[in-house]
Amino acid sequence: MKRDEWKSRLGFMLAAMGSAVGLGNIWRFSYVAGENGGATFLLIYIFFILAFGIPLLLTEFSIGKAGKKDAVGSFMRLAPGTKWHWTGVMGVIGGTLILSFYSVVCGWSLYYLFHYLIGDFWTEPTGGFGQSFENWTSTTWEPLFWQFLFMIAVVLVVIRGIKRGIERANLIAMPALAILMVVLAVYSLTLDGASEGLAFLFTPDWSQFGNPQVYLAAMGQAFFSLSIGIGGMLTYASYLKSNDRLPTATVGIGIMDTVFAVIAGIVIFPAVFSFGGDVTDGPPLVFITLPSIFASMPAGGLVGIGFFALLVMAAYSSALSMLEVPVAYVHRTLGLSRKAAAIVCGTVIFAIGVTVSLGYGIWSHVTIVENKNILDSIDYITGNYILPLGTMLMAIFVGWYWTKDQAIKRSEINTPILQSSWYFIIRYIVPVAILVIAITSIVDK
Ligand code: TYR
Repeated sequence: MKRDEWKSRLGFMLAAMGSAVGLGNIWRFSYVAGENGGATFLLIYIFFILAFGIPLLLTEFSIGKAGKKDAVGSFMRLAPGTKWHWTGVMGVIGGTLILSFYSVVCGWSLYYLFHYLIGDFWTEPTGGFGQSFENWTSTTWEPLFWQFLFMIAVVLVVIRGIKRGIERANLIAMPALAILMVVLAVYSLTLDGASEGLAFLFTPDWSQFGNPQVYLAAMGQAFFSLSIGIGGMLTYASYLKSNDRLPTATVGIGIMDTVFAVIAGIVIFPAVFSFGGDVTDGPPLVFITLPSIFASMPAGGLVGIGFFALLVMAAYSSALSMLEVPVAYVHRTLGLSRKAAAIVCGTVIFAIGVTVSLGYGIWSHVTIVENKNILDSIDYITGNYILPLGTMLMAIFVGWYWTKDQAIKRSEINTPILQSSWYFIIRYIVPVAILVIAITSIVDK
């Protein structure tokens, strides 16, 4: 049977942007930036995107486009008889784990959107949003219901495949997302505390530049946000036609993703400063701090609808790409139809997600890494270890396993100076830098 493919390069670009722009840009970016000093973090983050992220995105795309299979199969085809396919296996496991906690947060977002739509959250509930968030997430069944609903929506589109499912969904979601985001940012800029919020986001605290944890956090966030390291982008690129070129698409996707993160910061931080929130609130920032802010601002209910619609849409297009990683693999190897593969993978992910969700309720005493609950532990392990390790292995694969000619040809870069800079970054800088950052941050602990 002929393998599915993107109808157009634009469709691929929008889907890859949809994958990149997600909860990572809004929910994760805002709390990681908030906890790591705002502007200092932003600068280091942008540095990682430009210097490593975009070259690595091209690396991952080129493996997928040359391999023309899922994350594991592409490595098997390109490096038969070696152990390289374990990079893909790690990606399949990483994608499964990330989606298991991602879908929990998606469920929360959907619940919030629903309660904004029916007007429940337009005013602060008794006891405040913090209390109501805690009460609600600690119940057993309701969060699971919303998470389940979300996963069904994701599975249904992935079943339809690339051209008819994922590409179509993104064709609508991405432009809508961009418009909504800009509207909210413009609104946020009119708030009283806008200048304070912007200062937090854009005026760095130089003393923080020596802190290795900020680098680790910024690198993890850059990889997470660009969706690299677990083969999601590899899998998407494997559905490209051979005449669809990579480099400009890659740069476009990297820049759009960063612009979205910065705009999300412009939406969130002015609002937090205007209404006396705390930027170091951590993961609940967008679920507790922002709703309190919306409740105290004029037309805040409508802003809340806009914001949570945005969050759900962004999360949705990313979740599609995460599910595609194991689905493509299982579909090829277990001889299951695409439909069966999507249902099997969706069920496994939901099942792991159940434990994540219960980590806010009856299993809140369970900690895996340090004193982190289940969600924070999986996020920590995948974001700080699996993604950097996955990207590093892909860089080594392209930089050392492939010949220079193969690497450059498959990167499709035409300009000689860009060819050699990209190759140098992938071959030397990335592996060394990732190792140094990982080791320093472990020693620093
Ligand atoms: N980039 C997505 C976000 O920012 C998360 C993601 C990570 C999506 C890896 C897909 C993927 O393969 O939310």
